[in-house]
Amino acid sequence: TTDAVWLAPGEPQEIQSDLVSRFHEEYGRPASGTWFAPGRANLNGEHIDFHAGRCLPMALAHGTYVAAAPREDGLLRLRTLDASLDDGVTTVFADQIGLRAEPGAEDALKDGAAGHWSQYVHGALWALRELGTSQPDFQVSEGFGADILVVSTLPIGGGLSSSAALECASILAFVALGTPLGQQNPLDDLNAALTREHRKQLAAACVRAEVEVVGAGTGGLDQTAAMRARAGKVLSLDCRDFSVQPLDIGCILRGYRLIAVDTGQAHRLADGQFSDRRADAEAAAQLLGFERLRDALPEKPRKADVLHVLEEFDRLAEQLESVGGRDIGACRRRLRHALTEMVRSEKLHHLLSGEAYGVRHITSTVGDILTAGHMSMRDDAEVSFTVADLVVETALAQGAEGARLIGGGFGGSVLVLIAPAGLPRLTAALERISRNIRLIDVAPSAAAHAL
Ligand code: GAF
Repeated sequence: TTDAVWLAPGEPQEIQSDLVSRFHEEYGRPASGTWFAPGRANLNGEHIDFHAGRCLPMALAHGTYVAAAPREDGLLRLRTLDASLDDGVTTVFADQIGLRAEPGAEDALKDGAAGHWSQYVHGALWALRELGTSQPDFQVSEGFGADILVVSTLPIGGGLSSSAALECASILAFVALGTPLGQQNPLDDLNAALTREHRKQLAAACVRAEVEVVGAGTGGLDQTAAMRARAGKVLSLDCRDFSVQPLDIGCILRGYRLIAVDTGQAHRLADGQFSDRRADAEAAAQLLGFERLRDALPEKPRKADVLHVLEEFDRLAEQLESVGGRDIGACRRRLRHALTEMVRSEKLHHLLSGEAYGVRHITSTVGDILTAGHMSMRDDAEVSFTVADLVVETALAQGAEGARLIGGGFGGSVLVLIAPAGLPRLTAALERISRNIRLIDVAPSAAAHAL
């Protein structure tokens, strides 16, 4: 039946109680608590967080749950209940992050690109410890370690930020169990004790975990969404300074739904393709003389500004075949994606913050922006793939207002804006494309928290 294609977020209390009883079986002692962090969808702003562009993410109701209890011997013991990743308990010396404790097991971690899922967790502890050296609230106690059990309701590698959800849920567990802030605010008191500034610092720490321990060149979009999202809102995230503005999404969703279509084709951020695209765009920025590509455009950028920067690029590139060892044509395409994506983000920001007057059909305007974003991901960023293109085409043919690939690409999910009446036909058509496709209702949800 078509119901089978929907991936439900599950009932948090049920998931928690199952997780804590499995924790007890696994470690022979009770969990001290459970922490949750959501995945995200993004209306616009892909591959521009690391160029200081604007992103418009929402947290999902789907996410990652971490049950944990502290240890005093500096060991981290970790296991996941996700069948595709589970390989039993992994043990790590918390003060030697990056190394596995069992002799002979180092191979599993020796290549950062083929990193084990547990890197996201011990990376988070390493980054928290680093943060704690300058922020007393987050100072991790001497000899701190933990037993940890993880379960997720997100598709792993589905472009919905399963990695950041794991980092963010883990770091909250570590804050709760191993820092002064956690000791002063037991269990869900922590939710109220965490200030906006705390959340900003923790999101930044999770970025460090992913960049410096896992080795994936993430730009902060995912961790910010997981740590700082607001229920019912889209977060307008300005990556120049990581300031956020929660914007109402009711005007788009009145009479419409946002659906994330997980193509069933998984991706890995650390596999080289993602950083390859990023390096092309950075080479373009270097040629133009900008440290951050966002600075190549004015505060309220328009199409004409993009054309102007591209002309300047062409002038500088005239006699060149490559820049910084990278193909000049590819650099120009990445540049065009980044710049047009920035213009789309600013346009959406103004639409959603009610600053754009005279737009009659906001939903179809947003839909057009989504679809234009997909074309740019496909033709300029070149991070799309066959099934994603097919899902977008199919959604549009079935009357969707717009559709686009979200996340890093090379696998993952497509975001579709559609009236509910069109859903039965859409799900039937998607089932004909692939049996691995799953649908996720995007219900803008709250940020990471203790349960
Ligand atoms: C991945 C990265 F982790 C983000 O930082 C962002 O660059 C995204 O791809 C693309 O927008 O999710």
